Amino acid sequence: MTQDIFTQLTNSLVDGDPDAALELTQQALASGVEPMAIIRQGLMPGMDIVGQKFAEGEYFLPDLIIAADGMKKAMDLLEPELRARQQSIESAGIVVIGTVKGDIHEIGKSLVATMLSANGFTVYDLGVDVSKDRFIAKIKETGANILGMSALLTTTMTQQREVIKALDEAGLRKQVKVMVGGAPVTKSWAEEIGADDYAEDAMGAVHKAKKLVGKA
Ligand code: B1M
Repeated sequence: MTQDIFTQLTNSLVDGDPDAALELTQQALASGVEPMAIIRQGLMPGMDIVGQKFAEGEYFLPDLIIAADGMKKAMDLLEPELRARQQSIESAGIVVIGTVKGDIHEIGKSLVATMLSANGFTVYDLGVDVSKDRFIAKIKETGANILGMSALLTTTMTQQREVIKALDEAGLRKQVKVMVGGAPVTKSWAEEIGADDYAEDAMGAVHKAKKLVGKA
């Protein structure tokens, strides 16, 4: 039964049916399926298939947009549920997070932001297409001790390096630990650009962020 609903969720994104994605998410929650399982086993495989079909030339930009719409509708429902399942006692740290300049992919970054906030971090989410100046201004304003940067394109990953350089120039590098992520980002890329850590997914990001501030 649960596997069945995961398959239907995956298909709703692949078939470009955002209303079905929303309805199935409601159904899954109502029958007690954990929100993170809905994301990992139902929705993310759908986005991966859509991305693959796009790369192979079978799907076009509108197909990506429709799939993203379905995922976002589902996430609007899931995010409060994810928060409600975690208990935070004291702030684990202050995080400024955003998707780098030139990049408008927001779903993964928002999921990471939600999971960090659900796990006790105070999170300032700057959204997408964030310039190095905006990252720096927000870090100064909030006294953040973690900067999280997401990049989904090989052409925008390089912005992560630019922001780290700008942090150095602004004398802020010692104040903030830098975590990077996003589909094309790897551990070796993180090392190459002088980031403090990299995470593959949202739960990994929570674990790494806790380690970075000495709370793991
Ligand atoms: Co875009 N897109 N897209 N897209 N898109 C990809 C990324 C792509 C891989 C598809 C493909 O060709 N297979 C490809 C990139 C190729 C490359 O550079 N290697 C691509 C392309 C080419 C493009 C355009 C250039 C297409 C065009 O215009 N011709 C264009 C670029 C626009 C721009 O940014 N300037 C574009 C546009 C779009 C849409 C706007 C239509 C839409 C985004 C809508 C939105 O976000 N509101 C979109 C989508 C939906 C995708 C795919 C299909 C799905 C992305 C997604 O939401 N995944 C994607 C293919 C794919 O990734 N399979 C693709 C679900 C999400 C939960 O996962 O974002 O990976 P993800 O986040 C994960 C981890 O990466 C990690 O944790 C998250 C949760 O587990 N993570 C972090 C993310 N950030 C992190 C930060 C951390 C730690 C972990 O620490 C700070």
